[in-house]
Amino acid sequence: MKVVRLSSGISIRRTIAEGTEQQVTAVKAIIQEVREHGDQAMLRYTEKWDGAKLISLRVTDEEITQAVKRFDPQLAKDLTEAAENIRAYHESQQQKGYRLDSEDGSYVAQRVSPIESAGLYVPGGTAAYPSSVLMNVIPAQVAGVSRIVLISPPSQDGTLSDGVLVSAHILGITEVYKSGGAQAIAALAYGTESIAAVDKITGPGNIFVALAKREVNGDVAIDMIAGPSEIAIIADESAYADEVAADLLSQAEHDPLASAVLLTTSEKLADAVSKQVKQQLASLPREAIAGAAIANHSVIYLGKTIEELITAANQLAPEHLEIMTTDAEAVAERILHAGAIFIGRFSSEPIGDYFAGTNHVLPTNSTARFSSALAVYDFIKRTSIIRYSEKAWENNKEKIARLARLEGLEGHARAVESRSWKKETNK
Ligand code: HSO
Ligand code: ZN
Repeated sequence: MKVVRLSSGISIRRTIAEGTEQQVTAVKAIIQEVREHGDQAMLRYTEKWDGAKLISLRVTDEEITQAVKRFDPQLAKDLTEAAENIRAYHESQQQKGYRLDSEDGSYVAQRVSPIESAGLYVPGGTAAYPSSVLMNVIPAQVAGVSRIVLISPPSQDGTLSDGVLVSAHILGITEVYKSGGAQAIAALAYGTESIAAVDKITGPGNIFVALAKREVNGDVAIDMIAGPSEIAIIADESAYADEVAADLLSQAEHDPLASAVLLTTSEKLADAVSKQVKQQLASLPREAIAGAAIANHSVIYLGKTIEELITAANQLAPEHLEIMTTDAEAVAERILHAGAIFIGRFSSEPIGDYFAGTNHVLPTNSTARFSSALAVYDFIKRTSIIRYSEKAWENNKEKIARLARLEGLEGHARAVESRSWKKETNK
């Protein structure tokens, strides 16, 4: 792995990869087609790009039942236990409204309510992660979203992966569609004959999905646009090189554009991790993908002090940050910017990907400076409520009218004052 000495001048921030102009144009055209031709366009695109000739976009109950029957019962149990952990963690995120009462009988309040419908995009092929179904659906369920829809590209034989269907079944999701790419996002955003539009679209996807989400954003809500996975590890001489290397590779294997960074004060560890990465890569089934990520987007940064490493980690604001130092808790306290922090050698990153209960949909590309893991908060909205009593109106109307006139808005001033003549009648 490439080794770089940290110095005050260098910037180690990641930047977002945008699509090409051609890709943007193609995505716009697909969205337009789906808006004009609905299901017919969807079926045409599914045949063209997924090679699947479908009669209907909707997954039948029978298909889900068959997937459940075929599925390894142990794996179903594991998924169920993971789902329980994820649900427990997210339940603490439930939001309550509040109300502030004044002595004059007026009140202001905030009401919290779930969005009504959410659509989750699940990528196909080797990126069809059942764990991501859990991570996207459960916060929406805890928030109280009443209609949750799944959409995923079928393989050539027109089926979806058993893992995805079984995860949907475990969570009680029955509205599942077969379609991928920009057309799937367009259908969720604008609706077709067979797919009713949703209020919010979440879930990862390739560049076409990401661009389509950007395009429909505003007409519907979207979650963050997640980039390739990232891991950074702060480690000192107390860390074990084989464990550090294994964890770096765990994220590198996601994507050739993934990034794995080691921040260390120990040259000895840096050397040993480099060797371990090389050695472990050789036997990794996804060697080509992980190897590309390691060669092109991964670095070992050497710092003189732990302080320097902490500053660099905060600048990098990685999606995942592991801390393997003698006083890992104390280092963790000082991390301000990371999607998720994993403390100590027994908190290997995949624990968060699958099982601990925290969400694995996390901010990438240094956006952890200002954004957070997918959560229940992403599926609720807040409504402001105002009730003024006659007394409160009387006491404050002049102030309000003055503020309106300060802004040259006579209509606002008159609206507030317009109650005067009816005041006596107490209507
Ligand atoms: N680490 C990925 C999520 C994931 N890993 C899904 C395995 N399956 C993005 O944070
Ligand atoms: Zn992962």
